[in-house]
Amino acid sequence: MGRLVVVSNRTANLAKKNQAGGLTVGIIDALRSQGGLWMGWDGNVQDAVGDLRRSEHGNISILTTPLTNAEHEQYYLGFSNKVLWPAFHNRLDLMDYRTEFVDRYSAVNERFAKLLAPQLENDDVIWIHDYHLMPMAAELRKLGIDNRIGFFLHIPFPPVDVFSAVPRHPWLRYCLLQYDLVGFQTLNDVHNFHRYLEEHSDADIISPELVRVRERTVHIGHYPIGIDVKQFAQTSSKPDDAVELERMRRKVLRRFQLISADRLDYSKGLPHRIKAFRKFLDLYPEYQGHAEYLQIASPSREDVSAYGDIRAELEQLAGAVNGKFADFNWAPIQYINRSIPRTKLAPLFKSSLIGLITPLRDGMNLVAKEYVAAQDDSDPGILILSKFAGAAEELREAILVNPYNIQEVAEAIHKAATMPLEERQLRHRKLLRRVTDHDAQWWQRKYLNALLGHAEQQAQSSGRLAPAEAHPNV
Ligand code: ADQ
Repeated sequence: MGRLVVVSNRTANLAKKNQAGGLTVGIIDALRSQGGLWMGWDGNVQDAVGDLRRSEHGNISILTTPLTNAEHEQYYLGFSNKVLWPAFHNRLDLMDYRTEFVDRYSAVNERFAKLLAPQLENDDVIWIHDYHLMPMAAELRKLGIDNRIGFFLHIPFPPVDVFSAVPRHPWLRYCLLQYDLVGFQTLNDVHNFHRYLEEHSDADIISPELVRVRERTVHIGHYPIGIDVKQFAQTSSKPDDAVELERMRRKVLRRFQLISADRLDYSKGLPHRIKAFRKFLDLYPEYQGHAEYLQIASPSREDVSAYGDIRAELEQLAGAVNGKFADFNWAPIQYINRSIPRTKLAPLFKSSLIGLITPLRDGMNLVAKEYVAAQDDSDPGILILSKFAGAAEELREAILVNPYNIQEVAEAIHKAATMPLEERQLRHRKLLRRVTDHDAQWWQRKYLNALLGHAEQQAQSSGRLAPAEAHPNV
């Protein structure tokens, strides 16, 4: 295999040691093992179109470019985060579509492709990430790039009715079918994509993993993203004085902690979760004074109005629960509205009896896997996980809940709080095995092996440049 070329909305800061997130860990690992490029937006916004900047880190080159104000407004906040993000998380009610958004989305992908093309070598393998960049392969193909190109979607692929409500969905389908491999997080996403192709295209669905459109063969698969288990477990075992003091205080007072950490996003189900905790205190009053819920929610996409709304709702709900139940020496909810370092997050997960991870919809949810990795084998905590998180396909020994059903989540909290040690240990052993087997390195290897293998077949069986289907003029 030649070099690996990765394109994602943002790149990582390679100077930083303790890298967060499965995407970063998996990609850095893959890039280090075979060398290559990583291209993305540098996070800056300016008036004029910026150049491509290059920095070298051993055998990895990082290529970045700023966005213009209009690109940030219409491509990033607009089509990516006011159309695709809500729609793919089943929130068509929050979708705010404007033609200038999709036009700019297309233009930015074209600009990125034009910046990338001169950097490419013939045997480079190109891996494009996530919903911001779905048209990249189509744009690269237009420039005559014949390399293997794979796409991985980090967020869910929605049910057919929902995807077909996204304006310009035939064009998005055309874009996806220009890849050699389209990878999803879960089997459910693969099924949704299939059903969509069956109903809305003349693609020949040869098998669940193989679609033929005209002369092109497109492979489809699910590759659940993982975490760096070893690193997270090690971080959770490093003593943190403040966390340890709190743990001892709770022990003396016969209290336990529930924890959640999320980006403050409407897809994460934070208001439902607070309502469920309130219900738990109502249904099981013996836990008043004993259960403490720590919600860490880092600010996210604050320029999009739906995110301001969720923040206000959350503050109001948390305030109301504390107002109703708090005593002079106990507050049921502690709400932290910022990002906290992993060196703190990991020991906090370890010292919490319950990980309450209940998104309404989530591609995977790495926090669930991090919570499992952080636990002490001899006295592990218990994970309560939404059945609508991608992680639920793998983490079946968690207590799986419907996050919309407040009563069910409240009862799950009670079940977790009263679960015998042996059952916690048994569930944890099975969960840890799966999280360890499917870690970040496994994820990138499995994906890249599939991309390489399938691309060979494609090259042998057809002309690589054959368009997957006619460009829909819609
Ligand atoms: P995200 O929606 O960002 O990612 P997630 O998978 O939960 O969600 O990853 C978030 C990362 O940020 C985790 O490593 C977590 O520890 C960290 N984090 C979250 N809140 C934090 C806080 N308050 N302070 C510090 N760190 C915090 C998208 C998709 C997911 C998919 C990932 C990876 O939406 O479904 O799992 O990509 O594919």
